[in-house]
Amino acid sequence: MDSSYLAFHPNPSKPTFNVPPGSVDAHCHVFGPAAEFPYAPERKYTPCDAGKKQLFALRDQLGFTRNVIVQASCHGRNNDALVDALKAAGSLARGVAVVNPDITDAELSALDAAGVRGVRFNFVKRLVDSTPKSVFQGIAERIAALGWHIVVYFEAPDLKELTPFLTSLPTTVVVDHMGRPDVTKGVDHPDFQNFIRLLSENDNFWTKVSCPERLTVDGPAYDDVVPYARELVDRFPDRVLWGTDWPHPNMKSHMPDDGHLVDVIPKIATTQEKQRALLVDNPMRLYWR
Ligand code: 0GY
Repeated sequence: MDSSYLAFHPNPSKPTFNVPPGSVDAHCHVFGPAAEFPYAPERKYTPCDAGKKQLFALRDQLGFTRNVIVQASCHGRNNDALVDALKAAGSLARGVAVVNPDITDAELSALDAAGVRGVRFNFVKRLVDSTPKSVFQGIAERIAALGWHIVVYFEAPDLKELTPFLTSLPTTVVVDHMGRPDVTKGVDHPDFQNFIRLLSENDNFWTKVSCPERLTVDGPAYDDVVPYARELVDRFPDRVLWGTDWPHPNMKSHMPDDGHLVDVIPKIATTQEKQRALLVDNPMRLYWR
């Protein structure tokens, strides 16, 4: 792994918040192990191996039932580690892949059979080289025919430029990590209000109220991130997902205790009804229908 890379928490605490039965961790990754599933030559970082067995142990430790495993940029467009984890999990995991525009119908069908239900379009410049929008458009049309959806990852300053493209997509669109707001600006700032407008005006848009550890400037209590997530859960209770983001690639400030991340959930989803929608009903509708 890179010399500055932080490994995931070795011993996460048992959360004090009991998640509802059947809860889904809807954003997590598997990395390697590199000896079996080498990292992509074009990757921008080399992580610490974090394989399926460790992911499933974390799932059980946190009281979750299911995972949605998202292909990360360090594996490029080779989804072998993802597919291996999906097959090992049986019906308890679904996947989001990253694919080439020239992927064949047979390859798409094989991914679907393994449990893939979406593709990820990554616009974060430190993670990937840029892909022409026409390429993404072509992929979108192919996967729409399968009933899949699109997960998009971008940084808040890029939202304005991306909006016409994103709103042209023909499927459900899930925005990673609340569009990565700058949490020093406030929920009422035009930047976050523009993100809210995107969801208000486009009912095919969902978002993951995840990653307080990436967004915080105050540190591991994550109180500065909570109002953003709570606002989205309150406004769009049936279009929000939650995930750990384990194994937390490229964290610099600290490595979160995943048990503490789970304990943030009741602050952002403040009733049992909202918790059940966030952790069970919404991900089940999108991934296990
Ligand atoms: C995340 C985080 C990151 C990395 C990736 O595809 C990736 O490599 O997603 C990140 O560094 O922000 O949210 O999964």
